[in-house]
Amino acid sequence: VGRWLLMRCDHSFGNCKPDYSQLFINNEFVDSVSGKTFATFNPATGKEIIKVSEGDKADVDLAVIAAKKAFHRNSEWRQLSPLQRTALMNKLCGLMTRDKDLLASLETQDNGKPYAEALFDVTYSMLTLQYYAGWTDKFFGDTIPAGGFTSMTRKEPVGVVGQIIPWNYPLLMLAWKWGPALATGCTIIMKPAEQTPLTALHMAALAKEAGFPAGVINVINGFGPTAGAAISEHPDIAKVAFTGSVDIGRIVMEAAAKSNLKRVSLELGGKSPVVAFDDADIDFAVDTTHEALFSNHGQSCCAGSRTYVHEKIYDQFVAKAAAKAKERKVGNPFEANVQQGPQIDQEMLTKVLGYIESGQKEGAKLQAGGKRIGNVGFFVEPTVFSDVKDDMRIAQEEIFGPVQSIFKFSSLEEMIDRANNVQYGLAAGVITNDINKALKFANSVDAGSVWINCYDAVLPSTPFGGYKHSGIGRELGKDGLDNYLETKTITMKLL
Ligand code: TXE
Repeated sequence: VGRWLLMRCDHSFGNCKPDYSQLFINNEFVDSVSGKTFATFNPATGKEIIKVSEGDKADVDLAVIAAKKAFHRNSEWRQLSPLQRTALMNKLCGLMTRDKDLLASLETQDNGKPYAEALFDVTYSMLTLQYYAGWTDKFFGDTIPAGGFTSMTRKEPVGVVGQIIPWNYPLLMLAWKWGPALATGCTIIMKPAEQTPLTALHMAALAKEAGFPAGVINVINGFGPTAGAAISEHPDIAKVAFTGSVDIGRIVMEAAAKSNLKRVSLELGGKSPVVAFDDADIDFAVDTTHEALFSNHGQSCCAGSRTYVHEKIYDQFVAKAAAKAKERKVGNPFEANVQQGPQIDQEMLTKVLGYIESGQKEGAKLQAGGKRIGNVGFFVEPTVFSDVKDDMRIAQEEIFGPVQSIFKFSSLEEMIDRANNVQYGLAAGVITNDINKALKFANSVDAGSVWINCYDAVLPSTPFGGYKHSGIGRELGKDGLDNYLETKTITMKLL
């Protein structure tokens, strides 16, 4: 796989060797203050791609100084009109289109997702930035009836924002966070995940080329307990947006509370139910629930990781779901038709295999997969369990891998209670031709997004985020702007 990948990358996908590996502060690529570096790896081969600079507190401090300067009320950035911000964001989108093959190649190399999916992520990221480019002059305040006073509200950018993102959708998570921050006029310190820094660095270079003033966008590669913590603890960062695990979400929120009460938005994990009723077309239900779980190798916060199937169609459904998983093509993510590449790293591989083992020990029936593939890279067989019970670990905890768990249910009411019986509440899906069942489920399930007869239909315009332990706040859509805005009330007394 490895040799083939490199050949293909060099010959068919142009320059895969990253152009940028330093930190990006104040519109310059610079080494870290400590001079330290760390390697980023290709998960398909386990081989090092390049060493990138390792930022920590000292570098975050420098980035914050630049971002504060860029946010000063008289700065070039603050003096731009909303439509000038729109133009800059659209220019960035144009450069992404120009470099889309390179961005997708970097993403596939660094993250392991199939090249076609990486290309899709580039397009979707660009559409997200374009969508937010249209918002720069549309976040209105109100005028408020207030007796003898005239009162109005202004929506103002919150200031310097920290953004900490994970490795599963490196470019997309960047776009979800840059979009509303730039549209509202904030300035950014971003820390990409240590596993996947490459597309963020390329985007930083494109932002400079597009003409964003120095200090508006800063990218600090580094690790969570050092660079990440420096962001969430920083007294001059006004807001932190985090996507990642529940455990780290708690740490970020605690650090925000203990430092300067910075605003916090969290997009955390999930254990999302997808329900197939007996009136649905069974093949459509099998296909939809399969994609809901297996897309992006199961490494998706909203992965449909609990498949609930009505008892009348259960046995037939399980047989078809297992057959479909066995057909899923796993391999070199640069190869056409490959649907699943490697898991992100050794740690995630071990974690996923551990969950497969626990499912078997706790009595779930292994219907497909269950093993690591080869010993180069971090590939796992698409795995299906049937007869999963609600109290098993694979039913409660986020596996974040290609492991589908199928449960049996008999009534709508019973299934809703079971669907809600986990700590998470990110997403849910229902497949049925009965509008009453679909809407009863949608209205009753604890989930920030519910998809009826589809899954993962996340659009730049539709708010996304979680109930319960899945997070706080919403990204995307109009709601996504709220994370980056303060409301100021101005009241006048007419004399
Ligand atoms: O996440 P982490 P990991 C879930 C998924 C996965 C598990 C662990 O279940 O198996 O989390 O993945 C930064 N202060 N999700 O370890 O550690 C870190 O550097 C500040 C769901 O990769 O939460 C990275 O940039 N930041 C999820 C980011 O947090 C810290 C996506 C996420 O890493 C930090 C990824 C600290 N102390 C994993 N420690 C989703 N919601 O989509 C780490 N970080």
